[in-house]
Amino acid sequence: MPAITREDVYSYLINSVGSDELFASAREMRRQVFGDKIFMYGFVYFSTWCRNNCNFCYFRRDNNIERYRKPKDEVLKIAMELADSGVNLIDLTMGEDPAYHSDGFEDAVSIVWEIKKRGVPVMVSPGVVGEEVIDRFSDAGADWFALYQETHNRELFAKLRVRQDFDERMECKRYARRKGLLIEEGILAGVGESEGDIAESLMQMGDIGASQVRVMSFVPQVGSPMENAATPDRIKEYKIIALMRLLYPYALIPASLDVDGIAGLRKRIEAGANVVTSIIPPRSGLMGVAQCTMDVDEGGRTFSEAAAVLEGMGLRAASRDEYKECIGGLK
Ligand code: SAM
Ligand code: MD0
Ligand code: SF4
Repeated sequence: MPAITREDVYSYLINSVGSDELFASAREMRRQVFGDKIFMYGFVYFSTWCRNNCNFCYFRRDNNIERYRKPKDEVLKIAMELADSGVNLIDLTMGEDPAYHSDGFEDAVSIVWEIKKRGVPVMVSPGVVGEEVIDRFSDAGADWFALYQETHNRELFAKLRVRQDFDERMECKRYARRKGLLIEEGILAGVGESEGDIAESLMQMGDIGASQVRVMSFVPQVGSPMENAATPDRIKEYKIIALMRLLYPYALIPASLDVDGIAGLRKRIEAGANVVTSIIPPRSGLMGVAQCTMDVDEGGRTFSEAAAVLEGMGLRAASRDEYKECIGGLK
């Protein structure tokens, strides 16, 4: 199949017809590279405290909400339960919690050590951190460093990630990549970006060497400045997923349960995604980010629910060894 160009990306985005063929090509590309395997990620959002004020986020500093910071033992216990349920990786995520920033991320780093000691792959999503912190995560054996720019349009970035430094955020993931970590880049759909902005972001994801690339539709959050902004038509997200698949056949591309819950899984997989993310144990007291409670305690965001949806589509959850082989090839 011919590689697609930036111009192709742009014309698919502005064109409202032909999506079904686009999705079929993306699925075929996934099948050629990954067969019937889909990877599964457990999500552990262990501190919802944050020093930042992102306008789109429920957990922004100025939002007056209940927050938690889970103790290390509890995080480890939840992570191992998730791993036992069948997930391939644990995504350890946090707000930019001042408590961790002041103690050098001691607890977070030691949680990574403990999970890795048990043979389970780990992604860290701590926000912007110093190089020495990335070094410590790397020494502890973290496989992935996730940090989403949301957009690569600097003016739009300034409106979304208020008073944050665009270049510092980019440089942080470039450093992680140089350090040998795999990196995940991501954008938001429906936050005022143009088709040209999306095309630019998709190209930059390749330029920085991201091995996992994501898009999430914006979900309005109560109490935030964007509370009354509209959530976009999902077709946009699905098309971006398919275009990422065609641009980067070997990439890991999330179908996040954090946007439309378990009901949103099928469409994202049909668009060419190959990782189910935001699997959260019910009644653990843990939250998602964009949909902080949707389907969680109802048990809709579990490994078995997601695996059943995949099975109904002729696909299957990959084993841990298959996942390790896959990321071994990406490193
Ligand atoms: N605090 C760290 C950070 O911001 O990098 C780690 C958390 S990060 C995984 C949270 C991500 O969830 C954001 O980068 C954004 O892409 C996504 N997100 C947050 N709020 C959202 C919303 N309202 N709608 C859709 N996605 C959202
Ligand atoms: C997800 N809720 O995978 C998570 C989160 C952070 N690395 C990922 C946005 O959808
Ligand atoms: Fe904090 Fe991350 Fe939310 Fe921004 S997206 S407010 S950095 S938790």
